[in-house]
Amino acid sequence: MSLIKLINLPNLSDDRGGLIAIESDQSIPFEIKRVYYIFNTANKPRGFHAHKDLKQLVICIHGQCRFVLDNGIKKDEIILNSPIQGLVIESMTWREIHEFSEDCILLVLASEYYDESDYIRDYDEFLEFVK
Ligand code: T46
Repeated sequence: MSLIKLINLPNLSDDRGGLIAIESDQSIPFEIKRVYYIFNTANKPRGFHAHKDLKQLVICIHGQCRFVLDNGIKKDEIILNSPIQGLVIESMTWREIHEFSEDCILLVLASEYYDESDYIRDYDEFLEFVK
């Protein structure tokens, strides 16, 4: 089974333009505790870590980038380039983000507050965790 889980977001767009409304625990499978966004990307890869508990929904609201997800057994990847789809990243998933377009804006909805102790930033350590 692919590690790429995409959610079609509630699309309220009309002839005036686009509108997506996301409700905690309703349109996405967790309560939202934190929101952050990544912009002005320098085409330098990001990520290279996993989270022990954190779940996230990532929406590329402008531009595009390539996500690689890895559960220690297999890797899948996807180009994110649509503001009407969200990529669900489950806990214990190694992620890398590559090939940001200059205009890329990534909006991330997170299930937990920021906690550095939730990160696994070493790939070998990650493999030990998922073994
Ligand atoms: C993910 C991708 C898409 C905070 O203080 N608070 C926060 O909420 C975040 C996300 C980061 N930080 C600090 C921690 C680091 O010192 O900002 C610095 C850069 O964060 P990080 O290395 O986590 O950045 P990315 O872009 O490599 O990864 C982040 C998320 O951590 C990650 O879960 O999926 O964005």
